[in-house]
Amino acid sequence: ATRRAAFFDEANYAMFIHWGLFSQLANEWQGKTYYGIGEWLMNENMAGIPVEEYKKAVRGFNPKDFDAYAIARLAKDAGMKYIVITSKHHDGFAMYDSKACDFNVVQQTPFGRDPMKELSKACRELGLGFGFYYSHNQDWTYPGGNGGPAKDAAGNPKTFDDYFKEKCLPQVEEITRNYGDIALVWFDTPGGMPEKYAKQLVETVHRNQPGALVSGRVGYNLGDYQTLGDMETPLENISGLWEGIDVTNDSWGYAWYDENWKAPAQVLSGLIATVARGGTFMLNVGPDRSGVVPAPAQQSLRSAGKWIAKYPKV
Ligand code: JFZ
Repeated sequence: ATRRAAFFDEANYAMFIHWGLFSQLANEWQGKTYYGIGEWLMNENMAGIPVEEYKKAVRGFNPKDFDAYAIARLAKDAGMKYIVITSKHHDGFAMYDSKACDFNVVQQTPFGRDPMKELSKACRELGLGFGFYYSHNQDWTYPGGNGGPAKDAAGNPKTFDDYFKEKCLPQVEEITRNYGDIALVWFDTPGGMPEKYAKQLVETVHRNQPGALVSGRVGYNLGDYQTLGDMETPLENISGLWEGIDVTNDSWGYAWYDENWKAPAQVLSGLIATVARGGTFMLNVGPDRSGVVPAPAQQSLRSAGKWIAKYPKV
């Protein structure tokens, strides 16, 4: 645990990336714009997209300007030490080459590449840490997943246990075996999922990746560090390993209208407030429909990075 902790404790500043099928939709569905966090577009509180309809959206997913090195270089220029990216968000769409479930970027989209292979490689070459976000409890498209259909295509009832054994656990095996050494797995929104499942996931990550941390949001205090509520900064120093997270604009996943960019000084104040209180800061960017981080976010991160570069201890 010490080696794992040391990395996290020293790294201090990370790039969070929310990227998926939802980025292609950009908070727009059938000509109508929905306001809220982009990665929740299909949810009933937003566009309420039926599972079968959402799955068809893969045909339009072709972010052909995605450049893993450009993103890794941006993180470097920003002064960040590692990148954490969505391998699968609540919509259940895997952004990597998954054998466990064909609802993935390689098998079903015109893009057809494995961007996680590309980004993990770019990070390794540029000396950045690399980690995966994985939505373990919520899966809105796989039968039995939390928020997902109760029956499979043939009409058979499916339980959370089915989803866990058929998709969740096999996918966590994949992301922890097929992408080299990773720094951490960022599980999210455990909800009411029973503890035995969270335990198995933690064991799997630590078995396959002895150097990797598990986020507190895996549930049941089984994680290696604590993540505060989104965009929350404590008023006082708090003990233990902890992380604060924020966005460069308002939505995690790309939303076409979201231009509420943080200025470099806002980026720095979030970073400094967090690090000064003993935490590590993870700041999100959402690649757009072409797979590129929006220019204003790039400018803000680079400008803040120039200041950081003058103070190597930050
Ligand atoms: C979750 C996700 O639902 C969301 O889409 C995004 O990925 C975000 C980073 O994480 O949302 C949360 C989870 C926990 C809290 C708030 C939002 N919280 O504890 O305050």
